[in-house]
Amino acid sequence: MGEKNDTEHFLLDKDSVLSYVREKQHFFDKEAKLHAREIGDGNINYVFQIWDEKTGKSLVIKQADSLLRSSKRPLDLNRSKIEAEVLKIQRKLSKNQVPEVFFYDDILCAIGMEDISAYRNMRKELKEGKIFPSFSKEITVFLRKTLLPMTDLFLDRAEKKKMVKEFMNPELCDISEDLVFTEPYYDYKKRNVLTEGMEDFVKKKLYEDEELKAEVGSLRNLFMNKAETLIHGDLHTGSIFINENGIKIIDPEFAFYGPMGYDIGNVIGNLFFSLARDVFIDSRKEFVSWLKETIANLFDGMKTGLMEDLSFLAFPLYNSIFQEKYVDSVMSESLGFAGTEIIRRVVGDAKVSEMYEHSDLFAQKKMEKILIEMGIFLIKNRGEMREGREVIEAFETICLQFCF
Ligand code: SR1
Ligand code: MG
Repeated sequence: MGEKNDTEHFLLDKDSVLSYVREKQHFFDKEAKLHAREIGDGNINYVFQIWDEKTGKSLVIKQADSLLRSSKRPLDLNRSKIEAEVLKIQRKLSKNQVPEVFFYDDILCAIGMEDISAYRNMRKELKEGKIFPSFSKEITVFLRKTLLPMTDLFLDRAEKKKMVKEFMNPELCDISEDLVFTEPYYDYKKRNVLTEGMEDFVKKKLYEDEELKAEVGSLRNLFMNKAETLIHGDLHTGSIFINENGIKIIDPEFAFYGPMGYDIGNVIGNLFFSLARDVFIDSRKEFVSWLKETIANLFDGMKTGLMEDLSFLAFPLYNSIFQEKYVDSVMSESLGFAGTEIIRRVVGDAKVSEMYEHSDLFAQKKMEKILIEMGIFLIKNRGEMREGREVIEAFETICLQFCF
């Protein structure tokens, strides 16, 4: 660290991160015997865990580079500042369901934050069939506490406009606009990754359905233009850490002012990957029924929770008729975004591991077809469903169609 230029960004490694923490931050005691290891496994950034051998006190440093970790494509460094700010905001709003930020270094684009290793990556836990009875309640609390309060229904409207500007995140939004809302239906960059034997199905169901394209076009337009609230922007199960005591939400680098249904829909959509895997590969009955219940409860819990939160509005135009319409459109958009998330993970190049870590190609194709059908169903029928139970019934009906 000593000889590095203090005013320029450079990439930390497990040795330089130790000197950096010792020389630049005052987190550990001077005499602490520190160790570090790299714990990141994402596509984008670098994550280090640093700990004091004697006391066990620890810290996580997440660093952004100007090049993507996986493809080495350039990516706006401002995402790191956005992430640090959103972590702080969401921690306050959610009452500790987000790790505490201890420092932010805007030269190195490094966030020093609470080590949440007492919690586990939810995607991995679900792969192992772990059941978390209070997850739907916990995530509903997080979504209710972080989404509505940042809209101009509750924030001062001038303040909200400042926030919209501060959290402009064009390069990260561009990734989602392509990967989620364009390429699965119009593969203009030739980046889709299809399982062998799925080509005709994808062509017919996604590339050639004009009605579907128009619906996805509407959701894309919402994502790009509905500056409703400060959303996490990438709330998949790998951004959720969990244990029997609760959840910690990380990685809001895709955050921006967008439609709140995008966050709700991302959680719902990602639960379907574990559900499909378990129906067709692992067949753990108790786990499957817990997941179905969780998806249904999340939908119902958000709907009643948002109604309850909106009932505190005193502005005369935001009366009960307004409130009901508002919640109906949030829930409908959530289901639409759940559909786009499901489809993009199946045909796009940002795959989810629970879908592929097995060797049954026959089950794989069945699972993919069912998920694509489910995604299409959610997109096309997003305004029709009033209860979580209907979402699960639709999934069960689609599964049955593919079993005969
Ligand atoms: C290049 S980034 C690919 C995906 O990883 C992130 O977690 C987002 O989901 C993004 O779409
Ligand atoms: Mg991420």
